[in-house]
Amino acid sequence: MSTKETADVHQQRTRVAIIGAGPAGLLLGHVLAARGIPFVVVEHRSREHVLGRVRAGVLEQSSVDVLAQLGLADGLRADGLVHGGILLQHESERFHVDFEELVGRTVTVYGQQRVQADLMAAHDTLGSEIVYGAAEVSPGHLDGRPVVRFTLDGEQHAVEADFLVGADGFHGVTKSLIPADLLAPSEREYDAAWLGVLADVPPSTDELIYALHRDGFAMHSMRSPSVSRLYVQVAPDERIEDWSDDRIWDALDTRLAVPGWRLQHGPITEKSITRMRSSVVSTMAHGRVFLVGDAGHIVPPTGAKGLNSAIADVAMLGEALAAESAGDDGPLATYSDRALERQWKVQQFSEYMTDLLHVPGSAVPAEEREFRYRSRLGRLRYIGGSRFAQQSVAEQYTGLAIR
Ligand code: RFL
Ligand code: PHB
Repeated sequence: MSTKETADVHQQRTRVAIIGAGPAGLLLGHVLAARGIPFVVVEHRSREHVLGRVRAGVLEQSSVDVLAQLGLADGLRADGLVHGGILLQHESERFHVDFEELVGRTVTVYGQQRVQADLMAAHDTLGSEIVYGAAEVSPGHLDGRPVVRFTLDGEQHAVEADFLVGADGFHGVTKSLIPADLLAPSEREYDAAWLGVLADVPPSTDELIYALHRDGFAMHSMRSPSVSRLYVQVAPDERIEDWSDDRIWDALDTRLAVPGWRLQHGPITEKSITRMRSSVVSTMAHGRVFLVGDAGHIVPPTGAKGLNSAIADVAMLGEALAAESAGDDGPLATYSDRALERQWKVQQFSEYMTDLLHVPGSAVPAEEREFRYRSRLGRLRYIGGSRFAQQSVAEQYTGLAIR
């Protein structure tokens, strides 16, 4: 509830202010709500915009467990597609990495849009305070405590809090409160991008296919029994206008081809190009300010880790904030180190999968391109023939423990 303490500014106090109502911000709200800890979420986009974003598709088993513990898994239990493995492919040969058999774990294919919708619906039921469409969102400090200022419908607001959590994605504003020499991100830019489409056609595969082809990476994922999600590697400066639907299907047919298998085509309902970058800050905490999810780190999508890392951070920070409220500030003091230790393991896996499955761009000399392509073929053939290598992929793909 807001009170008008000064002439122009609606002021409000809460325990935890959260900037960003993506999956990280809304999930943290649920962790706090479950512990009776008051919070306010401030989001600069509209509710419809946030709901409309098509992004990740795979939930690790540990992410499913986090959602289930909070009673947020009804939708994914009903409509999520449980996958016991993935298919890796090179030069028309496809092999199965059987997660269930190798590590006794599975993943669940359930679109981020559905996760987002489920989190929003559950907040509606709780009556949580989530402000959509806030303008000029500006985090700062007032008398040593965090404050989030914003305008809504032309009126100025200020939310004062004991803790501020930046769940505002890679381009968020919360990071600005951490001095640059402490934030100090490490980064890698990739010489490749993904053109992704949604198509109204039943998936041509029971499990996700990741393929290395001389023309570049291709992938077959899905959203439901009637909707396929497909990707092809393109150059980072490629324009979506230059990719007609026919050109996209041609590229997918070529790169995913194996004898005796056919890719079903259907109407493309959405297409976009996403550049690939890795970035990790050096600290996820500064005083009473904490970062979760993409605000602290991003990965290329090849390992399906972006959303899952956000969920892991939130599980760790939520527990730590709850412990602090109960008088134990130990877990909060170690949150950044624990989150970053896990995140660097995730980073190297995402980089490994990306390097494994993509071909170098045209700036690389022809002999080196050929070397790198053949070396990746060698790596894929090694994985195909080694239980040890497959076990490692399975362990990492299905998700590391959250501690
Ligand atoms: P999000 O989802 O970016 O949410 C951040 C929220 O903060 C809001 N925000 C602000 N609000 C107030 N004031 C400001 N100044 C604000 N600045 C930003 C934003 O509007 C947004 O609502 O981060 P979060 O919650 O940490 O969740 C992370 C995941 O969304 C992300 O890791 C994945 O979606 C990454 N990702 C993918 N991951 C995969 O595993 N597989 C994929 O196929 C995949 N595709 C993608 C992706 C990320 C993309 N982005 C961010 C460009 C495709 C795209 C296009
Ligand atoms: C997706 O379904 O969008 C998806 C799945 C696996 C990935 C990346 C994206 O590695």
